[in-house]
Amino acid sequence: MTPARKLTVTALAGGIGASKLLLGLYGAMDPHALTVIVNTGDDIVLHGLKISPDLDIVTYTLAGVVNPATGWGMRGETFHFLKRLGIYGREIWFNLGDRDLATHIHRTDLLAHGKTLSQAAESIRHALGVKSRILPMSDQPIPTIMETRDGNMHFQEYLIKHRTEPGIRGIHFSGIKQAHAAPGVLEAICDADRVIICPSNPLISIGPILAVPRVREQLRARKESVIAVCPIVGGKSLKGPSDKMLIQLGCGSSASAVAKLYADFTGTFVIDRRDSSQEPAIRALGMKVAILPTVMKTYADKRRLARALLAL
Ligand code: FO1
Repeated sequence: MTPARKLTVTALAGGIGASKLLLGLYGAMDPHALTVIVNTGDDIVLHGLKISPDLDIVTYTLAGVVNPATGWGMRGETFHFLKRLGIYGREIWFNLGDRDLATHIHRTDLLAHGKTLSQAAESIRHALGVKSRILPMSDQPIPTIMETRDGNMHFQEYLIKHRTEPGIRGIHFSGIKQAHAAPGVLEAICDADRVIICPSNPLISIGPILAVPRVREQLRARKESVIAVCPIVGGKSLKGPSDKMLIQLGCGSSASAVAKLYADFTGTFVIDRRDSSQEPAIRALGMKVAILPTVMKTYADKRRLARALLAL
């Protein structure tokens, strides 16, 4: 057994970008010692179904059933159900697959019978054979609302229905002040040997988790053990619209711009070799800097980065 196998790790995660690193961690350490705290700001109710995209992306990825072409939904998916819904004149911009549908029905039914989102997530990950704990950031709905020049809209409408076209002026997390961290979230941050912030969108994936009452405070208390992997490489997002959103909100799209957002609670900030010129600026923010290959194309890349993080 390598020293890395004895470590307990808590990871904060969004969806597709995070899942690459999570898969690497899952293979590089004892998966039972990994806890993932997942963004639920993307959650939405459509056609009466409670959909939790990031929880499902993480669970499907670790279970080995995710669609490898999209990074969301299930491998070998079909869309007969969605086509039938379209016949009734319903909006079908959100692509719910036939296999994926079973997850949404199961979760919606559990919630309707008084179970929590945490209990639903636990039921789904157990059924799919995932060994790591997967915790929603909160059991209360905290939808991410994009404030755009075309008005306020749910994040999924902005991302999928409007293809991130409306310019954004702000973002808020509806109901965040009244929300609580889900059971186990604060403890997982407090107790882990390492806390890893996955390379997810800092504004709409990690941002909602940080906004849950007491989460940021708990991370600050563990600052020396917090490692954040930058999702921006060479000024561009590794995945999704992070770069465009950071620019529109006046943060700038660079590794050091993300570092500024994380400086109060991060001990070590991980950047790619391409951004090594930004090391002094990031160090000046009071963080250590690790320069590692952060672009993960293959499974070997994912494991290599995971091992390097565990060895820091
Ligand atoms: N992303 C898309 O770009 N288009 C879709 O139609 C879509 C459907 C979808 C269905 C279930 C699911 O769990 C995720 C889905 N996603 C889709 C991904 C998701 O909207 C986002 O990537 C995440 O919310 C951001 O992490």
